Amino acid sequence: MIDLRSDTVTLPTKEMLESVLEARLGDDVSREDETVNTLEETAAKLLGKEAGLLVTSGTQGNLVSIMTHTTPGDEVYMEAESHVYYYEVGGLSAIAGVIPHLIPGNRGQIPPETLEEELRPPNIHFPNPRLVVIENTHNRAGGTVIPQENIKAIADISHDRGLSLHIDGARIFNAAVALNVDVAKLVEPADSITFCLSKGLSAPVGSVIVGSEEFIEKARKYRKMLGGGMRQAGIIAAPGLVALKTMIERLREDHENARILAENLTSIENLKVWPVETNIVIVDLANTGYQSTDFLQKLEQRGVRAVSFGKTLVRFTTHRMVSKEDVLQAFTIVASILESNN
Ligand code: TLP
Repeated sequence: MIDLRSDTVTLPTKEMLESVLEARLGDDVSREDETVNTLEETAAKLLGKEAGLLVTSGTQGNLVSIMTHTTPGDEVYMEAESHVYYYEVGGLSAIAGVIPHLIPGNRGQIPPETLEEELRPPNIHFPNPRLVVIENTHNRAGGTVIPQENIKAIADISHDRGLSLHIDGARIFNAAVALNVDVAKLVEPADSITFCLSKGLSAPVGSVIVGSEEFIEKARKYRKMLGGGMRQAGIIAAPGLVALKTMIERLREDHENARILAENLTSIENLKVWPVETNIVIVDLANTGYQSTDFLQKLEQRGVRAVSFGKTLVRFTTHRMVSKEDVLQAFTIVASILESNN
C-alpha cells in the first residue's frame, strides 16, 4: 500500500526508538524530566523564542495557545479554511470560549489590507479583538508557504491594534526549508508558534509551543487543565529531539516527490492539479466525472491511499515513508483509473 493520506502516518526511526532507552526521565508535571526540558529548550532556541512547552498534539498546542492569549468572549481572526477552525472540533469555541472571525485568504495567506479592513474598532457591541492566527504551511490551501513579508505585515497590523499573533506551524519546517530561510527569522514577528514533531519530522507523538517565558508559564497551566500534564514524557521528547536533529533538511525530499507527483498528474486530461509548494498535492476531480469518495475507494482497491478534501478534491501528502518510485507508481494508478473511467 502506498499511503499518501498524511505525513502523520510516518513511523519513528530506529534511532528515535533507541533514544527512548537512553532517555533521562522524571515527572514532567514537576518539571523533573530532563529530556523534556532539553526538548523544550532546544525547540525554543531553534525558533528564536525564550521558552517551549511540549504538548500532546498540534490540536492541543493551538488550543492551549488560544486559551493563553485570550479570555472567553474574545474575538480571534483567522483565515477561513484554517485548521484551527476547520479540523479542531470547534475547541476554540467549545473550550476556549472565543468567537472566530474568518477572513477569506489568498491561497492560505491573509492579505494585510483585508486584515486591516476586517479588524473591528472598539465598540460597546463587539467582542474584544485579541488574537490573529495564521497557518504555515497552510494545509487546506495545498501546503502553501506563507512568506516572511506576509507574516511581518500581519504581525505589524495585529500589534499596532493591540492583538497578538499565533502561528499554527504544524509544518513550519516545511515552510522554512521551501523558503530557504532560518526558521527563527521566519517566525520572528509572531508571539507564539505551535509546531508538530509527529508529521514530516516522523516522531511518533507530540508538538511544541514556543513563545516568551511569561507566555509559556501561563500556557503550562492551561495544558494541565486540558489533561496534557504528562509524567515521564521524556519517552515522547527523546524521539522529538532526534526528529529536530535529523529530519528537518530531509523534508526537501518530500517536497521533491510532491513536485514529481504533481508534474505527472498534470498530464492527465481533465484533472486539475493545484500548484505545489511543499509536500501536499491537491487535485480537483470536478471535470473527471468522479467525486472524491468514489475515486478514493477505487484508488485504495489498487493500492494507493489519499484523503478527501471536499466533494471533488483529493489530497496526497508525501513523507519519509514514500519514495520517488512510490509516487510514480501512485501516478500510474491514478492515471489508469481516470483514463479507463471504470
Ligand atoms: N492535520 C492533519 C489532519 O487533522 C487534517 C493532517 O493530516 O494534515 N495544524 C495543521 C496545519 C495540521 O495540518 C494539523 C494536522 C494540526 C494542526 C493538528 O495536529 P494534530 O493532528 O497533532 O492534532
